[in-house]
Amino acid sequence: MRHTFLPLAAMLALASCGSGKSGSDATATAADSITPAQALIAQLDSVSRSGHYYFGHHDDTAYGRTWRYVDGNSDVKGVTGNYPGLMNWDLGMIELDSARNLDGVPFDFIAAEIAAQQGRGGVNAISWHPRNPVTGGNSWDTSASPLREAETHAALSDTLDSWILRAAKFIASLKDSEGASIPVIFRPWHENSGSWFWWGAGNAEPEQYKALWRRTRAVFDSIGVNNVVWAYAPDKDLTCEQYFSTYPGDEYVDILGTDIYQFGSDERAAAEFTSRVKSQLPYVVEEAGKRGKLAAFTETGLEGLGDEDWYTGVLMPALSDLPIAYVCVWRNAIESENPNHFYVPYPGHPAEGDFREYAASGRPVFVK
Ligand code: BMA
Repeated sequence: MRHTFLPLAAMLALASCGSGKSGSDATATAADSITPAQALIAQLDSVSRSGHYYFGHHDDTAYGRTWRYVDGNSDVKGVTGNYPGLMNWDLGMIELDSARNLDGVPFDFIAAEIAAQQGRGGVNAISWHPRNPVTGGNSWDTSASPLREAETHAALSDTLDSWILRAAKFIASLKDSEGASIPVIFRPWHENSGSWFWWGAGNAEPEQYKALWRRTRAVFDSIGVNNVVWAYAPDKDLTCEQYFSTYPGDEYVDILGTDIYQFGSDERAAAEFTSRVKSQLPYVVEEAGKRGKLAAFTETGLEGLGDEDWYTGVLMPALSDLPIAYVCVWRNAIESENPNHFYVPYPGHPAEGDFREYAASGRPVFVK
């Protein structure tokens, strides 16, 4: 499928957080020389402008509640008949040159599934939970603050660059069956407003975090990667000013996103979630529009789906008609390994009917 590139913005003197500050310096690009990334931006923009958004699911075809690596399987497809319009994949452990990611999914499997999803006319997104380069612990190991130390330790700085280079090379290697480069959304250093990751609040000053983005981009640019659509995704409960306090800048970001989960299945939890989404997503969408960027609900979900009507009863109304490119929910872990860790219903789950109704509601895009 070919996509027509629509220049996203040539807007001048744009306001920021309603403050009247100047904003985007985005410029139009000639339609006859678009990069894979620009083609994906146009595809996402067109879906968002038409009132739709891609529905996304992490690790969708790798495993589900009762299966792992079964060709063609997907819990989303098992319930709705179609694959999610967007699939998310994680690069955690690629930094150590591992053959499998942090959840055991082989990187060559991920590359093949990315090509399959692209072939369906769907979209792929990539997150990254890298190890802590100081301690060797995982992303959630905040016992050392690499970004504070990198400023003065050249060796640590080199390690970070070499890890980012491995991620860049993997993304640059993504090709379809005809050898054409596949564009992907890349959402590194996510949820940084929270304090649970080593790159997050409490472990880095805003300037150190922004420098991490500049470093990341410099490494990708050094090998000429042109198939990345960059997504910035802080977590919940932020004012617009707080959201932008760690923003690397319009020249580094294509998608303004946010990650907001619901914690608990009762009415109080649903009301809290709704209020969180409604106080944050509208300004993310508005700022994206002003800056010539796309907006997305980059991670969300209700773990365990204790509310059987969550998709039509909570998620849909929380989104109202905000123009977003996608909504992505997290993974359906194998039941025996992680009993309550799933975000879409699987065949036989009581929320099946509600999810089918959601899928047929008109806005979310799934693929055949
Ligand atoms: C978390 C959980 C973990 C997983 C990690 C990276 O939210 O799903 O079990 O290892 O994401 O995928």
